[in-house]
Amino acid sequence: MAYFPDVPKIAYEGPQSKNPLAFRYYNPDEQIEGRSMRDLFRFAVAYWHTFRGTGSDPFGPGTMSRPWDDGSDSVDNALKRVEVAFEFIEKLGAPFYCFHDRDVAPEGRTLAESNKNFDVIAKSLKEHQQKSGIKLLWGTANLFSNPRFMHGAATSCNADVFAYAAAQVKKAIEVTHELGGENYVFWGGREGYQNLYNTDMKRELDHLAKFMHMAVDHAKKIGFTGQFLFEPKPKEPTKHQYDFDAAACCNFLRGYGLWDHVKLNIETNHATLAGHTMMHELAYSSIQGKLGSIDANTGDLLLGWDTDQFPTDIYLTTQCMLVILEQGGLQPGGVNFDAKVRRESFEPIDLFHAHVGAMDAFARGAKIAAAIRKDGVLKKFVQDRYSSYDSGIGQKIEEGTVGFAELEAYMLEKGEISPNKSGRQEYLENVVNLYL
Ligand code: XUL
Ligand code: CO
Repeated sequence: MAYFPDVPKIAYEGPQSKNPLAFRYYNPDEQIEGRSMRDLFRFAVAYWHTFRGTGSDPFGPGTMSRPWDDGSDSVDNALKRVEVAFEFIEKLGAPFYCFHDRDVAPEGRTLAESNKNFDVIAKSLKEHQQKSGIKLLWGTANLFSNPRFMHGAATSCNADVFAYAAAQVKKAIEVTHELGGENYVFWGGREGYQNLYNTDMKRELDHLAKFMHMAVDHAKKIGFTGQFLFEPKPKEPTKHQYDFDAAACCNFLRGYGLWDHVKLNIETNHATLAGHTMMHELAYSSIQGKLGSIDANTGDLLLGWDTDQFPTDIYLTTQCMLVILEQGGLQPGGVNFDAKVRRESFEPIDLFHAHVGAMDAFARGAKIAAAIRKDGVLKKFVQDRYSSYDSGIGQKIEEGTVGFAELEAYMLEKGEISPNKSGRQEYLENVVNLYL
């Protein structure tokens, strides 16, 4: 049964093509810096937005037309969605997908029933993976939708909720393992607070760390060797999320002994909600050795919430790829489109337009970034800018062989600094434009 009868397998047709259902830049076998685009990006489709998104917002119900979906939360409907998902992902040519436990399988009346539903769907997912060659980039657990998680999950004031969340994550890691998932994501759902008057922040942070250690221990126990990823987001749904930004996450991981076990999954719209650019969050994670994977999307410049739009801005993707290429790719992570079509884009075909455009935007960004890197313009400028640390007193500062006393003696003797040089920001912005 074809759920998208009018859509052929999306092919690469080159930049001259005007076919909206063809790639103009994403050419899976084309090499960029010694790696095929397929292996460089490791594109993933997000099950929750693409196959479960309804288009509802606080002012009205869903708008999406999904002719295959009977609107129920039955296991049969969930099984049908698996077929739809794999037809979509196969036609798109994305090598991976990602899910939360509750996107793929309905929650039952009890935990045992939920686990049983999950097993039924996991069996079908596995069969479809084997048939299509599509793989699981990461799995995760939804610890935020059910009202039981109103105060959070691992950071809930209710110990039973901690236990429930632990049981849910145990199962989600096991299913991720069974499906060959290459990563497992922790995004803090409601792990944060609305008001400090009723919150013991120290206890909540301690509990979150305990929870992540338990996950790491369980992974070891069952032989899951995938990468754990922590996903920063500063706010929404809570007023303050503990996984605020890359720096806060790094501090948390370091302080609680999780440093060697967990990397970061950086999302564009979360970066901007935190008052950072995506490039900042990527660069910061990368210099810490913690850039594991990305959730590719974009916010709206004029809106202050997580709109999760598909990324089409070439500047944005170029900046992402400058950092990703510099660190030699994201594997075993990848580029997951944690993005949803607009409420007004309600037809199934809109899902294709969204993903094709975003994959092309990344491919184009990667080509531009590779060209900039090949010419070495930015790198050379930055090297020159810091060259005073390559020899003389700068070298001694970096080597740690001088202290305040030696530096005072040096400056008393020299009298005044060697002149500063221009930062040339405008020139460099023009240089980047030459490659677009
Ligand atoms: C929420 C978000 C999540 C995580 C996975 O803003 O990004 O979908 O990526 O739980
Ligand atoms: Co995300």
